Amino acid sequence: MSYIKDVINQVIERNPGEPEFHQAVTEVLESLQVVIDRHPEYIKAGILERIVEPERQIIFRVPWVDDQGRVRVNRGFRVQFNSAIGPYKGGIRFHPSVYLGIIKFLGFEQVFKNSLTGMPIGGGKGGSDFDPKGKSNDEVMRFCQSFMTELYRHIGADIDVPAGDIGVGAREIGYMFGQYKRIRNSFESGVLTGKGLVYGGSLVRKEATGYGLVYITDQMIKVKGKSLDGARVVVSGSGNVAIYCAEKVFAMGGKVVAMSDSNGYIYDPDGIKLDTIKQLKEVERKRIKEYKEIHSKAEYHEGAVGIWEVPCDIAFPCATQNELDAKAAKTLVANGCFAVAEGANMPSTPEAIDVFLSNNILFAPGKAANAGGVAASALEMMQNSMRYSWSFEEVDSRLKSTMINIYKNISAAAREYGHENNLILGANVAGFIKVAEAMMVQGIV
Ligand code: NDP
Ligand code: 2IT
Repeated sequence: MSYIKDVINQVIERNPGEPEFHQAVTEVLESLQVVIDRHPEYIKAGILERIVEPERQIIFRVPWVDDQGRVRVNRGFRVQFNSAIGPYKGGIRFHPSVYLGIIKFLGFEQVFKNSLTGMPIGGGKGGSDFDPKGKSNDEVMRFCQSFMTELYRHIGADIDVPAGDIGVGAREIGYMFGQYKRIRNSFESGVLTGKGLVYGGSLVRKEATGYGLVYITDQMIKVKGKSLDGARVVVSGSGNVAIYCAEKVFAMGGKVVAMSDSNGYIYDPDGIKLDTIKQLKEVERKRIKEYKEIHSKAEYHEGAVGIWEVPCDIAFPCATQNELDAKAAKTLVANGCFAVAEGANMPSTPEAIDVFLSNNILFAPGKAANAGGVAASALEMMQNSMRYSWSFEEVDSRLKSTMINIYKNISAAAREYGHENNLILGANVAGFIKVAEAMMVQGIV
C-alpha cells in the first residue's frame, strides 16, 4: 500500500487547495492495490504517476458585456486529462463554484467513466465560474460566444469533444456550436455533443444520463430480488439528470416523492408531477419552491440537504458533489433505504460511502451509474460521422445494453478483485485496467 499512499501524497502536495481532486484521486487509487499486486509492470511504467497528471490544462480569460454595457470577466477551463483510448470527451460546467480543482476532479472521474462505457473516448472536462442564473438569454449567448472564441482552438471531433454539465444544456451548446462553426467556417457536427435535434443532435441524449441511471439501478436491485415497481424514491436536484431519472422511475412503476434545487426541496406524497417540474425548470427557469403554488398538497422546505430526511426505498443523488454526507447517509439507512445510485459526479462524501458499505446498501458509484450520458454522447458522435441518425428506440436500446454491460463488468471486476458487493472497487478497477493497458503499449507519453 505504501507505493499507492506515496502517489496519493504526491498528488495532494503538488495540487494544493484542490480538495475535490484529492478526494477523487484517493478514492480511485485506494481501490487499485489489488491491480498493482497482479500487474507490477504498471509501477515501472509509472502508470499511476501519469494517470493522475492531466495531459494538458488550459485556463483562459472570458470577457463579455452584460445588458447594462459593463464588461465582465470570467475564467474558462479545459482540462484534457487522458487520451489513451480516444479523443478527450467530457462536459462543460458553468457554475460560480467552478475552479481548477473542480474541473480536475471531474476530468479524472471522466477518464474511468468513459472507459467503462466500452466506447473509444478519453477523458476531459471544462467549464467556467460564470453563473447563468439570473442572466438574460443575450448575456448567456455573449458569454458562450466569448468562451468558444478561445476554446475552439483546443477542440475538434478527433481531438476533444465537449458536451453539457451543470449550467450547460441545449441552449448553451447551441450558442457554442454556432460560434465554433462561424470561426472555423466549417460544419463539424462531431465537435460537440448534446446538440439540438435539428442540427446533428441524437435522440435520447437529453434523457440518457437519467434513463441510464435507472437502467443500471434496475439491474443492480433485480439481482437481489428487488424491483422499482412500487418503490418510494427520492431524487435530489431538478436539472437534466434528475428530471429524466424521475421520468424513468415513474415509467418503471416507482414513485418519486421528493426533488430539490440548491435552495430547498419539495415533498409531494402523491408523487411529484414531472410536467410541472419540466415547465418550471426547462422552460421558465424558476425555483422549485414555485411547485407548491401549483400543487398545494406538496410541502416546500428551505435547504437542499433536508431532502435526505424524506423516507425512501431508493435514493438518487443527482445534483452535485458532496451533497450527501455521513449524517444524511445514516438517516437514509435508518429510514429503510436499500439502494443508492449516483446520478451526479461524486455526490456522496467518503464518510457517507462508508456508511452505505457497512450497512450493505446496494450502491452504484457515479462513474458507472451516470455513464449513460457520455455513452449517448459517443452514440451521437457515431451518428455524426456516419451522417445518419438512429430512431429513439435504436439509441435507447443501445443505451440500455451499455448500462447492463457496465453493471456486468463492474460486478465481475468486484468479484475477481475480492469484494463481490463493492461496485466502487469494481468500477475503479474495470475502468482503470483498459486505460492502463492502452498506456502500456503506447510508450512513455
Ligand atoms: P443541471 O444544471 O441541469 O442541474 C443541476 C441541478 O443540481 C439543479 O437542480 C441545481 O439546482 C442543483 N445543484 C447544482 N449545484 C448545486 C449545489 N451546489 N447545491 C445544491 N444543488 C445544486 O445539471 P445536470 O443535471 O446536468 O448535472 C447534475 C449532476 O449530474 C452533476 O454532478 C453533473 O456533473 C452530473 N452529470 C451530468 C451529466 C449530463 O449529461 N448532464 C452526465 C453525468 C453526470 P439550482 O438550479 O438551484 O442550481
Ligand atoms: O459528467 C458527465 O459524464 C457529463 N457531463 C457528460 C459528458 C459528455 O461528454 O456527454
